[in-house]
Amino acid sequence: MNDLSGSPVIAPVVINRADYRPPEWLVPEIALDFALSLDATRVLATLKVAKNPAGSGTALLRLNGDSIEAKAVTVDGHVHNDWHMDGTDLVITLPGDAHDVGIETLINPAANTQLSGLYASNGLLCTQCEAEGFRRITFFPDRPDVLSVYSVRMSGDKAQFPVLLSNGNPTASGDNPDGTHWAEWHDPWPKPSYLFALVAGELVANRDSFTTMSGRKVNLAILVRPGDESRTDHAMRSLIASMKWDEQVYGREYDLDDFNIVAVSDFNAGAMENKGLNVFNTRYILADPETATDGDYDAIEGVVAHEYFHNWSGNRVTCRDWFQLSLKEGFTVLRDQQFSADRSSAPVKRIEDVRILRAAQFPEDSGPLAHPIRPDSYQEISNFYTATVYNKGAEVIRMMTVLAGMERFLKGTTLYFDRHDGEAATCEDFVRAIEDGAGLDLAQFRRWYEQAGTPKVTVTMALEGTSLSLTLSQTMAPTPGQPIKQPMVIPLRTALFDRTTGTHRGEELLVLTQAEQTFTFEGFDALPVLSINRGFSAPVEVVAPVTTDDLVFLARHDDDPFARYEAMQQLIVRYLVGAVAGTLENREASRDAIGAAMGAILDDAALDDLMRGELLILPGEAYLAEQLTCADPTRIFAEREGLKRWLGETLLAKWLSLHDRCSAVPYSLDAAARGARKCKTQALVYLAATDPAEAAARAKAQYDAATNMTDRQGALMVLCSLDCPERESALADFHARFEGNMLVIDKWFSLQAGSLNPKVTEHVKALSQHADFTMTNPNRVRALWMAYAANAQGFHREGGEGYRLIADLILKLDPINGNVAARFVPPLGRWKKVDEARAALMRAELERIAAAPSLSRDVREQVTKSLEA
Ligand code: B3K
Ligand code: ZN
Repeated sequence: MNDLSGSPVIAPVVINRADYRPPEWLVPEIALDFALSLDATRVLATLKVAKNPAGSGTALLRLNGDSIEAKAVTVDGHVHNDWHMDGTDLVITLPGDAHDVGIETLINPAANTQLSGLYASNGLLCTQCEAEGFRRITFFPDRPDVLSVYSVRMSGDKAQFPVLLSNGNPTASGDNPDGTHWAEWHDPWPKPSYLFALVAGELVANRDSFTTMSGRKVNLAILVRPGDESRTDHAMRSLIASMKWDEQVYGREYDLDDFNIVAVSDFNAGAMENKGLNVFNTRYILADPETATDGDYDAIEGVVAHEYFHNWSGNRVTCRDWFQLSLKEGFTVLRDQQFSADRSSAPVKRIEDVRILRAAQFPEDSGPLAHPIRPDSYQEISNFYTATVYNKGAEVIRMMTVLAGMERFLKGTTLYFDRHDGEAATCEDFVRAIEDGAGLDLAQFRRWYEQAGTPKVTVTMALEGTSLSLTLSQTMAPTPGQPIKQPMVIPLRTALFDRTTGTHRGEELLVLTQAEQTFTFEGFDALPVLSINRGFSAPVEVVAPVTTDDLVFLARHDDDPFARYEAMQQLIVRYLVGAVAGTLENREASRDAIGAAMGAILDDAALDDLMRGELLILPGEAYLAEQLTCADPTRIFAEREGLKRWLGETLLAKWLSLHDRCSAVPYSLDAAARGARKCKTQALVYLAATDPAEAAARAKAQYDAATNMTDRQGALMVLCSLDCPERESALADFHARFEGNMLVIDKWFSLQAGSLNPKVTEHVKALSQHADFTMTNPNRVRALWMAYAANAQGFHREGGEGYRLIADLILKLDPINGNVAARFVPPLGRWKKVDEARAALMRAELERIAAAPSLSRDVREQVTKSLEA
């Protein structure tokens, strides 16, 4: 097939879930021998292969490869010539049912800018194999349902690679006379290739140990570049806490003698759960009060736990194919959320989780890239590590806990782990185990795995005599490939408040299963105040007959902290959406209601500051845009800023006293001090919107007095948004103070790119030319450009320059790192959500990318789908 210009048009290869077939050959064991070097690592792989009785019996052994060449192939120790390449696959014809296949490859880790497979980072050698990176190291059936026992030998220069690590347990090591040394590792647990890992280089360890519930001692180590070890204590504490928690809550015990974590600075994702050898982005390991914010501390605790929890939900029970990704990711996100909720404030954690879902997942569900948590097809699996698979996946399993109760749910998960230990399982296996173990019928509930989109529940309320009826109806907008939707199972925790007493008679769980359903309640003299979807029991949008007065009432009195937050958010959402859409009937009255509710929150002495800080945050622009059919993003921005300014002014004295009170709280990591820091910066944010001079002075003082990064970053964020002399001097000071600390310099980039400053685009263009900017470090690229793509004032600026800058970035980054480049496509894909002029500009940029002569499969898939819908 050729297009008119004569260049070949290759139809994309689409992988379909329905086409799953068991592997033809199994690989029960593999031995890997690495002769390590930064630019020429030789890999000798010996695969014990055996025909799969469940396969067709073919003599052809098909092994996946990517950007590698087979230097030599042997079968049972003899040179074997009966093989050929089929595209990038190596296909070997084998005479019998079981053989030893040897393959030699030579790879250049230093040239691997994709950071998939074996690559070099800062002089270290490390691997990232999920999803399909192992095939960049050696030829292999690189699919998660081929499980092998790995034995790994590494040899290399002792000075350059003093530490040699792989999965499992170390078995032997030694020195050679020529200055090289070697080490052997053995992992007794069969695993898929995506969980293989190797790390070699100069690393120092923070060591500790953990004794498991059956009394086995596990050696723990967090390994980092020399100089960074003093910033690993929080990660170690988090690891130990998560090991304990998984024993106590899910009954899961660790299963090797060693557990190692290595942190590297060049990493596509956050971290990776390789068996016994987790590899982390330094961002989710390194912390001390001076360089890490409270948010960083939380993120580290969550990600360390998440990767550790994968040892069971992902490793011991793995995925049959990549369509089942949410089996391990959704479940593991839920587990890390539950852990973090237990570690600190459960309501605040729930609010944060919902905020992320609304900001990142709801737009995905309503856009051109919408997919079910268990997708039906993909071109490039890397594009499916999404908020839908992860965060909505977690919400779907959380609903099972709502329906069953935690105790029964845990009976289901225990059954799941027992039943499928050592297997590559499916989402269906998980659902069945929960049904059997928890005694639930999830037949209709399975639609959550099948249908994309966010359900919308509309509620009406009527009182007849003393009989109250609540009628709930559900709809779901079409998504690509799914024009018609079936009703979902939607569990809604609900309370009906008596307006006069401010109390309710106990929470009810309403389970909506039909398109429309009426629930009746007796004994009501008057219409109650409806508090519905408490705790965000279902990941849906609710449109309920709740007046502004009701929302003010709930924001003050609801005994469910999430519902209180939600009432506050809805109060503001209604106002802002109405203001942008031009449908707001009484601007002043609505605004006053918000002012009164927020004033009450500021005055409420019974409220802890951590929760207060949450209640003070205005709904995000992305979530607001979701509520509008087609909007000018700069109007959303302007209305939101306008409200902030008004609240700043109206509640001025309260903001000043909040800032004063919180500034007096000394630094510690306890909840009260963290809450004070959160409120302190919130106060500055409102002050900056109304009295820039006062805010600049206070922010400068906060910056200068800061003993920790939370205060310093908060102050700098506020200064960054203003046009004041303090801005430049604080930015210069920050850069000089933290020069050489890559993670903190990332903050310096992202604060400027995410800033409310009207000159943000000019600043970002200059920053992209800064000596510290580099396209080869994903953290740095994200720090500058993701922050910018999320900044409406920059990205959506009139004339389309923001879109052009992001498209330029994608085109430039794609040959370096297609995986990271593809992450920048979704912001351009949301053209249906904006006004026509902008939509045309966004599409034009997508078309410019699509016309590029060569694109990674990652970017190609995202761009094509974004244009189609
Ligand atoms: N499983 C890894 C994700 C790897 C991303 C590959 N593109 C991290 C995690 O979810 O735990
Ligand atoms: Zn994960």
